Amino acid sequence: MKNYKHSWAEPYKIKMVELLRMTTRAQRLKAIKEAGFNTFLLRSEDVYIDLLTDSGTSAMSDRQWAGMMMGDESYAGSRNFYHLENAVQKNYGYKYLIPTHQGRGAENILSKVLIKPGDIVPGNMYFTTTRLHQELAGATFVDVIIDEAHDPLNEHPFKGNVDLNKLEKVVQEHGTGKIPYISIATSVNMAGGQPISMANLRELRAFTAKHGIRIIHDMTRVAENAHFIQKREAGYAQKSIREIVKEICSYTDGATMSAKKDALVNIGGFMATNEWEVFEEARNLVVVYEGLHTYGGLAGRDMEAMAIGIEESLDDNHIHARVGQVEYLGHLMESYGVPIVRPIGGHGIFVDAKRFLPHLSQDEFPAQTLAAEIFLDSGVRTMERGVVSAGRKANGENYYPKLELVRFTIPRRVYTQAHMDVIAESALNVLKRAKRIKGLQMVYEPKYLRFFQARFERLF
Ligand code: P61
Repeated sequence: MKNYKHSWAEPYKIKMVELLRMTTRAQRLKAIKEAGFNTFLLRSEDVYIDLLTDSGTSAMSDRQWAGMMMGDESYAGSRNFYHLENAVQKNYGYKYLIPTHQGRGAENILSKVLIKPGDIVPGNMYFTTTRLHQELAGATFVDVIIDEAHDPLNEHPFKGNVDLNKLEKVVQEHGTGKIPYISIATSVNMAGGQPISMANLRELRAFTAKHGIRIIHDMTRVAENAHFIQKREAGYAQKSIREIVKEICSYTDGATMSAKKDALVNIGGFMATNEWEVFEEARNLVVVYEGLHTYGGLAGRDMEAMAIGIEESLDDNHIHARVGQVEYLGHLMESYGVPIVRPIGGHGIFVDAKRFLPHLSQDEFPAQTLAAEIFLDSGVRTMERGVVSAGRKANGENYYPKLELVRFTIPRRVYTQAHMDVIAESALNVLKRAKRIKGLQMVYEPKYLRFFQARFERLF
């Protein structure tokens, strides 16, 4: 077999370990039944390798832990807030910072500040919490990502790009007065961690400047996006991740961030803006929903860990090893014939459940089924990203997304290459008996973000 190990060995060594519990198939069957065949409802003690998410699951460095000891837990004006503010201004270039407990806290405040009922928010593919906050504030989200993003086999190097013709149409149809901002994610999560190019961002900036529309940047995985720009876009091979990240941010007017991903912390997030009026209103709202504007629902120690994590996340060696590990797993799965989304993205491998279980209709929840089967096989926990995650429209109809995926998300600095081998082998084991796998039916459906708490039963 081809040797996929490139020169990306981890730029750290392991100082402390957390023991894992190994289970039998009988124990896993009991656990997944109790969880209603929903991997979100499993107890983590029943999980062997946890690839549910890369959110809040990173291993912090010794420096971050040392920073935790330097927490200034004053109610107001904590010194850690000023460290964080400095890290955001210096590395991302945004002027004003509002800390929040995590990404969706920032999305809530931003949506409340910028959206009026009846507004339209175009964006490069939806994200669950982002779209929900836009909708709760009265807006309708319109997807303007390029068509290639909806095709798991298309090899476009920047599947996160915006189709400017689609965007132009939205502007023509609704008028700029109804579009408070364009919602642009770097490393588009639901498309498979796919990057947006710098050229596309520049075009977008020119377009929005002409029409007087803001760009709001979901920068949750901006460093991973910068890695792909460095590797794939002409003119960036010699630029550092830090420089590329700063340039990306410079084309946007504000941002929301879940620091639980790229920024290597277990909890935290923020909203940032270059506009004083937006900042003023957000600073006022944050005290209603999160906490005082110098802590936003976080402890001082959390802000310190975030400030240090931001710095570490922009190190070239870190990001190359991080994406290198994801690519290692992806190449291994491909060599086993497991159908995955191409090109391989930044934060995980997205297995195409439609091709893996072609005999199941989308109403039988192929991705939900496959996630349950992977867990049963090996105790590896993954996440559905298909029809269950997409939820329902305001009129109650199901969204039927083209992508029906299972996300094998890789936490940062947590698992080893040997874990990757075991994960790929489990996908292969399940693939071997794919034809015999039956689908699921949903027996409980919560109103909001149903995928978190929905319950299923096996179809026989
Ligand atoms: C994840 F199943 N992501 O990927 P918060 N923007 C982006 C995110 O990826 C993101 C948030 C905003 C998660 C956690 C999660 O449907 C789900 O800090 C691009 O989680 O509030 C979060 O940031 C929100 C998992 C969220 C989900 C929603 O695993």
